[in-house]
Amino acid sequence: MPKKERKKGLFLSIEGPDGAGKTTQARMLKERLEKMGLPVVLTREPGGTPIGEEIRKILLNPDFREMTVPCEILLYSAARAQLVSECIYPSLQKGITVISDRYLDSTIVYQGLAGGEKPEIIEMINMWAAGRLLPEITFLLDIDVETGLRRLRGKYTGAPDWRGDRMEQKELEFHRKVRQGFLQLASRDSERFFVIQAGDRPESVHEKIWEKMQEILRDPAKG
Ligand code: T5A
Repeated sequence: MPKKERKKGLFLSIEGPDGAGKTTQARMLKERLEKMGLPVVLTREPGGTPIGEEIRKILLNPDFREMTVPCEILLYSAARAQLVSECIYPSLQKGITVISDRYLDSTIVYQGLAGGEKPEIIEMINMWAAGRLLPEITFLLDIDVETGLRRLRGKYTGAPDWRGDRMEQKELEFHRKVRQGFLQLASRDSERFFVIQAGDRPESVHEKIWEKMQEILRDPAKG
C-alpha cells in the first residue's frame, strides 16, 4: 500500500539474523507504544495463528534435516497466508498497529539469498498467498553472527540438551549469508528499512528504534 495513503493501522516488522534480539525489541516497542495509548498487536513468524504455530513445529523440527528449500518456502508462505488473513489485515483495518517479529523478508533472505532459491519465485508465491501487504517500516537488527548465536545458546542455558532448531543448526557460513542478505535488502530499499546496530544492551537498542518511531508517529508520511 502506498505510504502516503495509509489511513489504517501501521504495519511494522522486525528482522535480522538469529539471536539479534528481535523478540526482545518487539516486546519493548509494543509496551512503549501501548503506554502512549496506541492499540498494538504483536505477532511472529512462522506462527502467530493456531495453524501457523502448527506449521512452525514442522519447520523448526531438528529431526527434519531432509526438508528441501521449496518445501520450506511453501510452508513459511502458508503460515504467512493464514497470519495475514486471520490477524494482520483485520488488525490494520481496525486501526491497530501491528508488529511482526519476522515477515516476508526472512523468506527472501533465508530461503532465497542464503538458501539458493530465486527471490522472484518467493515474491510471486507470496503475492498470491498473502497479497501485496508489506510492512511500512522494517527495523533490521544487525549483529555479527557469532554474537547472535552465542545469545541464543544463553537463552537456552537451562536446557542442557538444547541443539538449536532446524534453522539454527545450519553452519556458520549460512548464517553469514543471512546477515549479508538482510543488509543487501536494506541497501536496496532505504525508505522501508531502518538498520539498527543490535550489539548494545537491549535498552540502548530500544532507544534507537524509539527515536525512529517517534519520527514516524510525528509525520506518518515519513514512514
Ligand atoms: N525463518 C523464518 C526462515 O528461514 N524463513 C522465514 O520465512 C522465517 C519467517 C525462526 C527460524 O526460522 C527462520 C529464521 C529462524 O532461524 P525463531 O525461533 O523464531 O525461529 O528464531 P528467531 O526469530 O531468530 O528468534 P531467536 O530466538 O533466534 O532470537 P531473537 O528473537 O532475535 O532474539 P531474542 O530477543 O529472543 O534474544 C535472544 C537472547 O539474547 C538476549 C535475550 O535475553 C535472549 O536470551 N538478548 C540480548 N543479550 C544481550 N544484548 C542484547 N541487546 C540482547 N537482546 C536480546
